[in-house]
Amino acid sequence: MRSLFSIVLLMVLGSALAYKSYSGYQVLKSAPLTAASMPYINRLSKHFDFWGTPGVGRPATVMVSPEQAPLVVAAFNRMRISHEVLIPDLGPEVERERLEREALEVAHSMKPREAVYDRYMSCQEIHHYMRDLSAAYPEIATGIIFANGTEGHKVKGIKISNGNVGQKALWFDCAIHAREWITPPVCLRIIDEVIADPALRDLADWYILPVANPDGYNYSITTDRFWRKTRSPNPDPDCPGTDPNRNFDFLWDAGNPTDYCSEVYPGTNAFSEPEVSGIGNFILDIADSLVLYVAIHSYGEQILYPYGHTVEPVPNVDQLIAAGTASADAIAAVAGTTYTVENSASGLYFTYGASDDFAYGRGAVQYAYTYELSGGGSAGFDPPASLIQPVVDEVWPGIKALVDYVLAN
Ligand code: 0X9
Ligand code: ZN
Repeated sequence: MRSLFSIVLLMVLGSALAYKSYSGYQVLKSAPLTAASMPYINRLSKHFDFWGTPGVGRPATVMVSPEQAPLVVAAFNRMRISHEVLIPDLGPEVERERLEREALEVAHSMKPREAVYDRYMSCQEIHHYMRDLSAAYPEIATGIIFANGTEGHKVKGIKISNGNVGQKALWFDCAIHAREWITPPVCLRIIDEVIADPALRDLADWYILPVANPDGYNYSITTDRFWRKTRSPNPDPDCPGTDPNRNFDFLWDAGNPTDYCSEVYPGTNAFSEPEVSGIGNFILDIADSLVLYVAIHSYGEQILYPYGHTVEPVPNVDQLIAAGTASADAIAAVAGTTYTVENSASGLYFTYGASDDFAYGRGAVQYAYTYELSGGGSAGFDPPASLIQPVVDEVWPGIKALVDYVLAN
C-alpha cells in the first residue's frame, strides 16, 4: 500500500516537475501605442514575447521572465511608453489552469467520432477523431498527412468533399502557434458542420488542418503552456524551435540569424520546418482551385488580410475588406463581439514569411486571412474551457459568411 502511495506521489511530482514554471513571470501592458513607437516595438518584439499583434492605437502586452522585466521596463521608459503590470505573477494561474485541464480530461471521456467543446482536446484525440470520421464516412472524408514534425507528431488534416469534379477549394488551419489552444475547436466545428451538411460540400471542397504545429501543441500541453514555435533543434540547445508563421517561402527574412531564442525566430531558411514545407507545398499543389485561405490564430479579435510587410494596399483590397466585413458582421450578430478588419501591417507591426501572405503572394489565392480569435483567461492565450463553446458558436457563422461571400464573388 505504502509503495503504491509512493508511486502515485512520484508520478504527481514528476508531472509537476516536468512542467515549466511561470513563477515570477509578469505580463506588462503598455498604453496605446503611437506610430512613433512602432519601430522600437518591432525591434523589441524580436527579443521579448509580445502577445497578440501590437499596433498603433492598441496597447502592447508582453510576457517577461524575472530577468527580462527590468530590461523591458527600462526600454518602455526610454521610449516614454507608459505601462502597467497586468499580471504580477503568472505562476499560480498557469498551475491552476493545468490542474483544471487535467481534472476535466479525467472527468470527460470522449466518445468516438465526437469533438468536445467543453475542454481542450489533445493532439492525439483530435487525430483519432479525424481517423474515425474518415473511417465512418470514407466517401466524403479523407485524412491527409502533410508532414511529420521533427519530434514525430503527424501534421494531419482532412479533406471533406462530395467528389464533384472541378470544384473550388477552401483551406483552414489552426494552432500553427502551439499555445493558441482556442483555435483547434474552431477547425473542429468547421469539420462538424461540413460533415453534417451536404450543401456545404456542394459549395466547395474543404481542407481543414486542426493542429498545424502538433509537436509544439503537444509540448504546450505536456511541458510549457506558452510554447509558440515548432520543436526543431537549434544550435543553442536552450532555445529550440522556429516560428512557423515566419518560415513560409514568401519574402522570408533571416533577421538576425542567431536569434534562436526569439519567439519569432524564422528558421535557417524558408521552409526549414517540415510542418511548414508540408503545408506550403500542399497549398501550392491545390492553388489552382483554392479560392480562400484562412489561418486561425489567437488573440486580438481581428480579421487580418495581406500583406504583413507593407501597408500598401493589395490589388483586391476592396474585396478582401468586403468579405472580411461580412464575416465580422456575422460574428457580431451572435453575441456582439466586435472583430476589426485590418491589413496585417496596418498597426505598423511588420512581418515576413507568414502563411497568409504566402497563400496570397505565392499561391495567388485571392482571399487570404488570419483570424485572431478572442483572448481570455489570466493572460489572453488561456481562455478557460468554458469559453470554447461561445467562441466557436460566434466564429462559425463568421466563417460561413466569409465562404458565402468569397464563392459568390
Ligand atoms: O504574428 C503572427 O504570426 C500572427 N499573430 S500572433 O499573435 N497569433 O502570433 C499574425 C499574423 C498575421 N499575418 C501576417 N502578419 N502576415
Ligand atoms: Zn498565432
